[in-house]
Amino acid sequence: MHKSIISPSVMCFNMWKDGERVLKELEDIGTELLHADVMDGHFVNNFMLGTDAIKNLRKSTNIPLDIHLMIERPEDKLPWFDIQENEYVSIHYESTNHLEKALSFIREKGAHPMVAINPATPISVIEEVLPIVDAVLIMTVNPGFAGQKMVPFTLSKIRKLRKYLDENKLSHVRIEVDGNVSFENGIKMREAGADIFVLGTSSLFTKDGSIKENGEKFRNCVE
Ligand code: S6P
Ligand code: MG
Repeated sequence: MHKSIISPSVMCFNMWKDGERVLKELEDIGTELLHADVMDGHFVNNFMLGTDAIKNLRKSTNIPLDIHLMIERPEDKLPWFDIQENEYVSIHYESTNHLEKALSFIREKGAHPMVAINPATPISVIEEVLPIVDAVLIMTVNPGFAGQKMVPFTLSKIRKLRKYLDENKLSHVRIEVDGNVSFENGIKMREAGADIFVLGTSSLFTKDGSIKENGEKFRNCVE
C-alpha cells in the first residue's frame, strides 16, 4: 500500500486575497502536491485557471503541481502549460480521442502522467493505458464544481481498480480521488485503496478548523 499523500485544491481558497498565507500554511504542514483544476467551459460547465495562472502558481510555491485538465483536445493544448519534471498531470479519458498521445507527451516531459475518469466511466476502458501511467484519478463527483456530494458507487470502483492493479503487476500505480473527500469519506476511500487525496471544502478548507488542524485530522484518518 502506498503512503497517503494530500493534494489540496487551489479552487477552494481565494488565491488573490489569501494566496500567500494559504500556500505558506500548506508548505508548513508538508503538503506533497498542489491540485490545480483547469476547466475550459466545454468539457465541464465552468472555467478555471488558464496557463498564466498555472505559471504564476509555480513561481509562488515549492509544492509540485498536480494539474487536473478538464479540457477538450488536451493533446493540442499540453505544450501551453510548460509542464515541469516533478509534476503530476491528469488527462480525462472522456476528453480525447488521443489519450495515449497526451499521456506520452507528459511522460516525455519527465512528469507523471495520470488518466482521469468520471464517475460513470468504467475502469475497463482504461486498462490498456494503465502500464503507461503513474496514477489513475477517480472522480468521486461529476467534475466542474467544488462542494458536491460523493457519488456512492465510486467507492467500489476504487476497490475494483486497486484489485486489478495489484493482480496485474501494476501495484506501483497510485489511485487519486477527487470530490467530497471529507474526513469520513477519506477513511472509506483509503480502505478501498486510494492514496492521493484531493482536499477541498469537505475537509482541509472547512470553517471548523485551521488548515493545520484539519490537515492533521485528515492525515490521521488516512494513515
Ligand atoms: C471538481 C474539481 C475538484 C474540486 C474538489 C473540491 O471538478 O476537479 O478538484 O476542486 O473536488 O473539493 P470538495 O471537497 O469541495 O469536493
Ligand atoms: Mg480536480
